[in-house]
Order: sequence, then C-alpha cells, then structure tokens
Amino acid sequence: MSTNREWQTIKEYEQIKFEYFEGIGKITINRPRYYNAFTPDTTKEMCDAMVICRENPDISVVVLTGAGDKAFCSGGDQNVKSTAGYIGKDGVPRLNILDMQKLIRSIPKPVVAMVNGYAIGGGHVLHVVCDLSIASEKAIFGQTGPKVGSFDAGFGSSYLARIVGQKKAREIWFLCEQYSAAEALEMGLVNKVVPHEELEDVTVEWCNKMMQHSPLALRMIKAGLNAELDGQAGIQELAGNATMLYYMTEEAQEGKHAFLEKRKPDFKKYPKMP
Ligand code: S0N
Repeated sequence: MSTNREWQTIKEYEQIKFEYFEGIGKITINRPRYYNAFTPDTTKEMCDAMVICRENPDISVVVLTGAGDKAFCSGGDQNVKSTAGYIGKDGVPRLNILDMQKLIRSIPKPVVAMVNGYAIGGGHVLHVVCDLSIASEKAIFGQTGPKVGSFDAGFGSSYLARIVGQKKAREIWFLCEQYSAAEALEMGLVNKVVPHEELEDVTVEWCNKMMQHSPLALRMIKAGLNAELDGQAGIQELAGNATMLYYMTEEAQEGKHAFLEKRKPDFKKYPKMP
C-alpha cells in the first residue's frame, strides 16, 4: 500500500490512529496483532474520532481502514466477548460498535472504507455501512456470526441485502464463507478493486474527486439514500438538512427578524416556486 504522503496526527489514541491529509480524516484501527478486531475501547475511540470528523470543517471526507497488510477489521475481539457484549477497560459489557455504525451513516460527509485485508464479521459490517468501499486485491470478505455465536440483524443484514440482494445476503450469513475481492466486486459489495500497493493512492484520488464537488449536494444525496432505508431516523436526517438549507434563506431570516423586531413578518415578497 503506497503511502508517501505525510499524514498528520489529529489526536493520539491507544487503539486507533487518527490522521489528516489535505481534507481527508483517516481513522485506522490499530490492533494488527488481533487482525484489527475491536474492543469496546477501540470502538469508543473510533466514535470519538468520527465526532471530530463531523465537527471539523477542514475534514471533507473520512477514510476508515486497518493497520498492517493482513486485515481491515476482523470484528469483535473474541478474547473480551462476554455474556452481554464485549468487555472493555471499565468491565462493562457493551455492543457499542452499533454506535459507530450509526455515526458512519449520519455524518454528512462521505465515508470511504479502504479495505486492506480481511473484512470479517463485525469488520465486514463496518465496510458495508461505509458510503464507498475500495478494496485491495488481497482483501477477503465474509460474515462469521452463526459460526462463532453472534449476528448483526441490523444494518449488517438489511443494508447488506439492499446492496447484494436478498438471496446473496442470506448465503453470506447462512454459509459463513469467505469471498475474494473479485467476487465482492462482482456482487456489488465493493466499488473498486485495486492492486494492494495502489490502495491508498486510489482512495485518496477518489476522495479528491469528491472534494471537488459540492459538499451540500453530497450531503443531501447521502441523506436521501439513507432515508430510503432508515425509516423515521432517515427522514429526520433528511428533514434536518432541509431545515438547515431553509435557515440559509432570506425567507427564514424574515421570520426571525420580524419576531425580534416585534413586527408582523412579510412573507409575501418571497417566491412560490412552481
Ligand atoms: C480473520 C480470519 C479469517 C483470519 O484467519 P487467519 O489468516 O487464519 O489468521 P488467524 O490465525 O485466525 O488470526 C491471526 C491472529 O489474530 C487473532 N484474531 C483474528 N480475529 C480475531 C478476533 N475477532 N478476535 C480476537 N482475535 C482475533 C487470532 O486469534 C490470531 O491470533 P493468534 O496468533 O494468537 O492465534 C480469522 O482470524 C477469523 O475468522 N477471525 C475471527 C473473525 C470473527 O469471528 N469475528 C467476530 C465476529 N463477530 C463479530 O464481529 C461480532 C459482531 C458485533 O460486533 C456486533 C454485531 C451486531 C450487534 C452488536 C455487535 C457487537 O458485538 O458489538
């Protein structure tokens, strides 16, 4: 994976790297010893970084990847799995990877999975919920839940089925087999497969292309695509964006000004578009 660009650390964490390069925020799960399996603490750090990505106006696109050349992410760390979730430093069982999934979907910026190796179990779901997936030709994909005693019946199933179709999603979950990058491309599970050493270059190239486009347009498209699947939560997100745009109009300003100036608002002068 060629990487001669100088990524700058945004914030230091224990289990992830969080870096910046020319408009891109890169979150790297940094547990290569465990094939980048996540614990609740890893997930907590990822969520923290995602919130920073949302708030920081210098970050236009987010890239999610794994450290080393073996794995993107191998899901929940089986060493810390307990009866009610995964146990972190505080000893409390959690399933907080779901929080990260929601943040990936709701951040109004594109999130790209840079899949550098195994994307398995909860790690597979992570790339599924990202807006785009660019895979190394060495990447391997699959769900293991029914084999190892877990499942993701949320985005990990329903959104997967939207992507690859119901039959294929059932095959992926029921058989727990592994799929090559070429097979993943064939079933529409990833957007592009590239030679391993070109993975970061191509990912940055795609990010740069998106950054040349209107951020508001990308934001609205993402919200619209999400709304189709996310029910009330998706509509809330889309509607929130519409409200934000409305606040930017003179018409909305007139309402506020009239209230503050203790006069009747004059909305007559604003166009009623056909
Ligand atoms: C990735 C696999 C296929 C790689 O196989 P390979 O190449 O043979 O390497 P290994 O020797 O198996 O692995 C190398 C070392 O890495 C350790 N390791 C790998 N994966 C994990 C892991 N997930 N947890 C802990 N350690 C891991 C290996 O143990 C090995 O270490 P050493 O050298 O000491 O032996 C293969 O490794 C594999 O199949 N891994 C397990 C994949 C898996 O089953 N993941 C868990 C699936 N379940 C989830 O992700 C839970 C989903 C979830 O999180 C969730 C979903 C919905 C709602 C809530 C939740 C939630 O729990 O939060």
